[in-house]
Amino acid sequence: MTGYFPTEFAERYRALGYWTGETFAAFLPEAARRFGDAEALVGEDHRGAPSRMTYRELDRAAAVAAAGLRDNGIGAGERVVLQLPNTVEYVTVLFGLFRIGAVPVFALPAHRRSELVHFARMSGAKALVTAAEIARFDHRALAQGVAAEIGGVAVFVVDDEPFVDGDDTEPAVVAPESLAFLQLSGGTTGVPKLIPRTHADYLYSVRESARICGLGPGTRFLVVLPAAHNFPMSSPGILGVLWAGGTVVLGTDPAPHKAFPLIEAERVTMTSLVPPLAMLWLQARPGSSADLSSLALLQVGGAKFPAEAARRVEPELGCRLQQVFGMAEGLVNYTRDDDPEDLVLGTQGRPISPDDEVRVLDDDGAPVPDGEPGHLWTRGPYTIRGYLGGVDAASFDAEGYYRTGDIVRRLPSGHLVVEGRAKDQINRGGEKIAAEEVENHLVAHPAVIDAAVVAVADEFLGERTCAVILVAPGEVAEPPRPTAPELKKFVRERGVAEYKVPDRVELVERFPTTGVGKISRRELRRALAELVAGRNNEEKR
Ligand code: AMP
Ligand code: DBH
Repeated sequence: MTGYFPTEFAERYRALGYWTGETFAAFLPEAARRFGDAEALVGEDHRGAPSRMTYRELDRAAAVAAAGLRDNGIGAGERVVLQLPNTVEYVTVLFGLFRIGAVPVFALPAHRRSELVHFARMSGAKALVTAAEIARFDHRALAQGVAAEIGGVAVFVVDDEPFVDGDDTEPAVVAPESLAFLQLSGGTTGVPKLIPRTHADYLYSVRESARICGLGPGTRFLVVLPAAHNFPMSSPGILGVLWAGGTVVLGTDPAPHKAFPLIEAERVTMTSLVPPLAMLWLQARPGSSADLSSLALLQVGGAKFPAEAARRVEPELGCRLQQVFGMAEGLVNYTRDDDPEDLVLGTQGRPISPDDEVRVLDDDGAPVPDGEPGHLWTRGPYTIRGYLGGVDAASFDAEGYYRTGDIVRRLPSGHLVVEGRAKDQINRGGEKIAAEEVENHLVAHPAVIDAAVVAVADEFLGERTCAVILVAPGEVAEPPRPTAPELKKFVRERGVAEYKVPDRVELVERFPTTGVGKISRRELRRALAELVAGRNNEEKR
């Protein structure tokens, strides 16, 4: 292991032509040479003013951002936490960072103090780039607070326009198999994990995704999911579209009353959504007069899209459906254009690469036959071999396979059906929440003896969170029992993303035990999930 992959695998992926000399530093200059005056990017800037850029203009704007960053002391190899909404600055700053060989760390606009401090610390970030305000939240103050807490971290706010001028910078020369950026994991542990992706591995997945999805200069791709999320970034996403010479249309609001008119006005051909948004679009379609006839393909992924909803996409939205099952750690599966209907509606697709090695194993690690559910493990030319800092090494086996934590069935065609999950994570409509991370925040409350965060089924989001709180028995406990709103406020004030604040809180005076004594966290969460589901049904009756 010399780089991020063992030598023999790196040699193989190179020999097969998967890994090339291409890098993100040269990506946009190269695209500008190839696509010049074609439209690259449409969206709003941080002030809400409309903006349109050709490939040449986008490359120029990125070069200016690069110069600005460089003049402010950011250099090659340095880590920079990027937290921006879906505005054009997201793309110009991203490619500005790439141009100088800096390493972006992809925060989402929803992240707050505790997450940002962790990302910055873990990555050894030199700077944080943000906007003054995102969705009416003061991100300038947030970033400044984070920087003050850590020390030695610069803050750049795009509203202050440090990137309007500056000499041009030549794209940095970076090694293709070196670290390109740090992506975020949905997480299963007490703190979020950072995912190291190299230029070569990620670009392979981007190029192949663009090919599988049939992208070309005519593609007009709408981004309404948070741009930094791995799905709209790379599957094939913003990067795939810019690689293929298409146009990226940035939207700041996925709500149908905003997104539908944008599809009509920009003649959008393709977009990607998480299941709850796809449901919302299906619901809203009959009440909207917007012309969606340009929309040819809707990608749905991030969480399981039920077959009943999948079936409605083509007749009701008038476009083809593609299911996407991916992960920021690597492996991405797509249903294909020429797949029979039952596979498009009833599976989450098959892997990008013939060299994505997939194992479906039982609890004891033995392979299960096709069609039977088991644990999904994978290894391949764009799947990581470890997290940053070597944390959570238990997610990788001795042969380098990554344990996805997903329970899947593999069909003889290679298509995967996601049946469930073995990891301690809640998938809240595509937003992943690590149970342990939220529990750690809850137990910091003086009246909380212990806490378990479990999933409860939800018609709209698929799952929501419920925090089961162990409190002292008796009505006159000291300190007094916390109320649900108090606990939610407590978690929020510890500076975590809003989607991680428990949707529901249940107080209990004892946790289940076995006759022998303590039970594992895993079993505890399972038992409490059942208890909560039971209470839920009682309430409905
Ligand atoms: P992350 O590690 O945050 O990138 O999240 C990846 C995880 O999201 C996968 O391991 C799955 O659990 C889940 N996921 C993504 N796409 C789908 C899908 N189409 N169906 C079911 N689960 C999905
Ligand atoms: O959920 C995900 O993380 C995801 C979904 C679809 C992803 O990372 C991807 C495609 O690349």
